[in-house]
Amino acid sequence: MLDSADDTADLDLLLYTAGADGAPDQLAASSATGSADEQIDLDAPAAGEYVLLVDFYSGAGQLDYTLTSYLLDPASAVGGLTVDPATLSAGLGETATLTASWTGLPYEQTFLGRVAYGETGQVTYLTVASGEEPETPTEPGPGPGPGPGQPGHPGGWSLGDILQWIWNALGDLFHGWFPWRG
Ligand SMILES: [Ca+2]
Repeated sequence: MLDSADDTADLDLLLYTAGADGAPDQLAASSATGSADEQIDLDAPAAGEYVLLVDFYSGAGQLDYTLTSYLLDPASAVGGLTVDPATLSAGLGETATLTASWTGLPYEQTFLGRVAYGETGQVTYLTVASGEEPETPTEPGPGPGPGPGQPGHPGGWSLGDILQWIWNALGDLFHGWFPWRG
């Protein structure tokens, strides 16, 4: 997940498998929209070494950015992420609205949530910043509220059970190229 410091710039993400010398080899995935920020999501990536390239497509001056990676594993999910309704039916051409809510996230961290729609293969990712701890922690604070409605996938079918988890960020912020082992 790339967060450009300058939202008027256009940075892109290119993910390559790493060659024997550690240099980019084969393009594995990319996120190259006209937006400043980009995000690559990989389902069950092949084990190996990867190189992530940040491409400065356009922009001026010092283009700083932050890279954050998440490793999604249902066994390590935190926070009670739920979506309402849990089962969604939508007519063709209709827009459906889901409301995502979460509880129990540790303060001052960023989390990635994943909402999957039955067997459709469609997913929505959402980022949650849990915010600062209240000054009087002995009293229950309002806590994070419900998130914005997530657009559903229009269609004439029932989406079935919606599965969702939420994950903690790996914690490390990366700048420039960063390889990791999948
Ligand atoms: Ca871009």
